Amino acid sequence: MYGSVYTDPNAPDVVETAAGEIITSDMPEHPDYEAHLVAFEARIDAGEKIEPDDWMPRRYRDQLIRLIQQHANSELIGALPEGTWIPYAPSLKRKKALTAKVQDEVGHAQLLYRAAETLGKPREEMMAELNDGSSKWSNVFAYPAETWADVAVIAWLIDGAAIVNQTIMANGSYGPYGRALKRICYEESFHMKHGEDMIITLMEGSEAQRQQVQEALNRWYWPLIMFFGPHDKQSVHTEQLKKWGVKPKTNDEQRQEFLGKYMPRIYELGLTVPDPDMHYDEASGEWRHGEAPWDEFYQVIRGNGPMSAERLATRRLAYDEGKWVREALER
Ligand code: FAQ
Repeated sequence: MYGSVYTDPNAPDVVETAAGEIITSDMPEHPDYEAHLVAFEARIDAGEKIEPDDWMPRRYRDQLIRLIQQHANSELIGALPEGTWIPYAPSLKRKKALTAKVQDEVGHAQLLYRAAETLGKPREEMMAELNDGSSKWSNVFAYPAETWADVAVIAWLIDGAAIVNQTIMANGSYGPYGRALKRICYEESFHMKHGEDMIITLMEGSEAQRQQVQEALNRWYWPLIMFFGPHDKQSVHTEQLKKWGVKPKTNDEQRQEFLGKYMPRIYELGLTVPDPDMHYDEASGEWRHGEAPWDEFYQVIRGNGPMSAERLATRRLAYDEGKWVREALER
């Protein structure tokens, strides 16, 4: 049996052994703790899934909460750049598709907050941390969607990048997160197709429309490169997450997979990227990109992106306006 008092950050994980003995994760010298850890890591190495009631090291639990909470926040905030464009969609068909997509993203947030809750952190706490700006969300959503072409690029390439990342993470070791991601990936595939369809329509249109797509891609290219996180050498968590099977591939491996999939398609459509160093390396069979503006990335993820404050303000407004619904449901 597992118990964790998450609301107290200093509370240790508590395990009751079959013999009824209580041990805690802040007693690493305890012989049973070591035995638990060895058995846990052996399960991971054997490809088994860890479920909420299983014993897990405190750091595994904390890492997963951090990662899933950030992911859930990203889906919720990620609905805003496209959501802003719903009233301005160029046709009823596009408006219906965009509304459904935005609704899906909010649904993904629900699934992910639920997965994080299985680890013992209450949703209200996660909402409070999102609203007060103390928990992170993806860098890409801190930029404005300036034109309809930005909406198309987001659905095509940000969803495309999210599919690459989430298909990999879906094979991770924590059962509830992996299962949520499998469901999410089905929907993201529709989103990506809807984005690609919008891009193709615009590229088959007038010169001004093609130019609008190119300008949108220029705006999103570097944020997209940085979407996969810092290079492996700078990544803080990758080593531990990989060891515990949470992150089956590193940030750089995921970024390369994305470039391998999308760079040929970008060029095929007659588009370019604002990166003079981008080239295909015959020897490795990989696309090589230039150095991204990492200083900007760290500014953005600390809450200083061009749209960070506005996104949070919109989020808080929605939260406040939904208060009466939450209260009514609790009665
Ligand atoms: N943005 O040590 P690492 C979507 C932070 S969903 C902001 O490499 P890790 C769907 C990182 O948290 C998009 N912060 O970290 C959609 C850490 O800070 P911390 C979200 C970032 O965890 C589409 C620090 O930098 N997807 O798009 C970012 O090993 C269209 C050091 O980094 C997920 O969350 C970033 N891009 O790897 C919705 C997927 N990258 O926490 C609407 C799950 C890094 O120590 C429209 N998460 N940081 O303060 C992951 O795969 C990983 O957590 C990474 C980061 C790859 C994001």
